[in-house]
Amino acid sequence: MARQKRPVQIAPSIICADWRMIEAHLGILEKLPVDWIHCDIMDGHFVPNITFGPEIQAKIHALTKVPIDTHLMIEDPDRYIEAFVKSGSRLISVHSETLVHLDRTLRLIASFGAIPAVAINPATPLSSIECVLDLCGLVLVMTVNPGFAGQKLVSYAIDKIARLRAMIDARGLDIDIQVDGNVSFANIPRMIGAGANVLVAGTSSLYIKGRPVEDCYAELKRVIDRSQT
Ligand code: S6P
Ligand code: MG
Repeated sequence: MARQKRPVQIAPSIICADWRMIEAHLGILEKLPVDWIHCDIMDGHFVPNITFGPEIQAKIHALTKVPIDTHLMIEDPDRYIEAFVKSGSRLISVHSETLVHLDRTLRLIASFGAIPAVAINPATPLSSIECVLDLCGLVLVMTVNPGFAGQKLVSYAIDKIARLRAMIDARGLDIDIQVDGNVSFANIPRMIGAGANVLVAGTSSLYIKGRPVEDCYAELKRVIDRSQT
């Protein structure tokens, strides 16, 4: 079966933004435009870092019309799904590594009206999610070990994107592949070439130190356009 061409979407990782001007910044992102606001939720247990919870996400949601994509890097995510949906999550991704009952959790996300998504670490095999693909609107493939921005690519994860895209297409499913971690101008062509179509844009692309976000965005769009031809 021929590979489906899916539009490439941009999901800025909002923890990488300058929070002193968050309201103005969200206004800029909306106008650029971007497709998602990627909210990284870390609990200090599943990952060795802590970010924020549903109350802060609700404040972001109140300042933008851009849909929120919530990346839960937390243990026991079921406890917080309803709260995040009420705080604006249009899509929620949960890590397969945190869940004994992944099927149940994906159905729980759908029951609250959000798009269910599953995330996998670089070292997690595709076999851990193949049974639940039919329940997902998106699969998030981590290309760094989750917990921090500004890390180097775990390059073997790129091949996993290609194998996942082949698996999805072979089953005729309608699923986006999001890639997260060192999504840089240099790495994007390989990521899109492998079949990723939702790019989490952090310090490697949209938030490059010392460069205006508009300038980074223009380069990001050029790289995406070149990668699709
Ligand atoms: C990492 C988190 C990511 C990062 C993003 C940063 O655990 O899930 O969303 O914020 O990868 O981008 P970069 O370009 O600094 O790697
Ligand atoms: Mg993330």
